[in-house]
Amino acid sequence: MEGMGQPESREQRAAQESELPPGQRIQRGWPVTHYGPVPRFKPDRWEFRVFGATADGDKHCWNHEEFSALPFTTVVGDLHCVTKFSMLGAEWGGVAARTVVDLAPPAPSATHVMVWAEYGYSANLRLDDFTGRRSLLATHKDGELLTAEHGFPLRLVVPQLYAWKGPKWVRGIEYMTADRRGFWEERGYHNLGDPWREQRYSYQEEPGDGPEL
Ligand SMILES: Nc1nc2c(c(=O)[nH]1)N[C@H]1C(S)=C(S)[C@@H](COP(=O)(O)O)O[C@H]1N2
Ligand SMILES: [Mo]
Repeated sequence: MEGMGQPESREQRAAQESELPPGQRIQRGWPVTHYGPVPRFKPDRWEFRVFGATADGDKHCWNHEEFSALPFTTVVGDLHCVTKFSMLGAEWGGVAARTVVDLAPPAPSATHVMVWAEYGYSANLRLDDFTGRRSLLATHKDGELLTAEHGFPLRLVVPQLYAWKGPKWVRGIEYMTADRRGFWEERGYHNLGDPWREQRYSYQEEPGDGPEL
């Protein structure tokens, strides 16, 4: 509309509309943060596996072509890094985690998932967090294919948790009948990782928040 002053950037709008979790600050642009090297995508070797405590006891696999044919959806969600920067208001595109869970369901006894990525990176999530409305196995951000350093061909986005709970280069999920710690959860980060409760480090855990260290 005319006469409304300067248009605002997406970051400015997002900063006004959503609240920042405690201790976070807004990051302009999109930094790259991860441990280890960026894996090279090999389309004919790539598969997405669902295993562990599945309902039928079998493994389920999709190759890249099959996975790319799953229903595409978008979710607007923030990314909160535990090192205190947040990127607000990104539009992620990809396959709802719920879709994969519906196609390859867990056994009734499953309570958690381990999300596995290239080079053995992993993150544990409660099944409810993984199947939540905003959990996305993302291929795109703001309409563009992810770049290699941001997780191409597939990364998990779970906006309600700290971003280490969203592996880049994700290759599968393991259904678990008891909680187990993932890569950072074993190395000093909080087992649950709720940014709104500032659950950053494992020393903040209360009884019941996670398995023994
Ligand atoms: N495979 C893998 N995924 C990962 C990480 C990692 O080290 N390895 N780091 C996590 C952390 S701590 C953050 S903050 C985000 C950063 O995503 P970005 O580099 O796209 O900003 O990726 C998450 N996913
Ligand atoms: Mo992070």
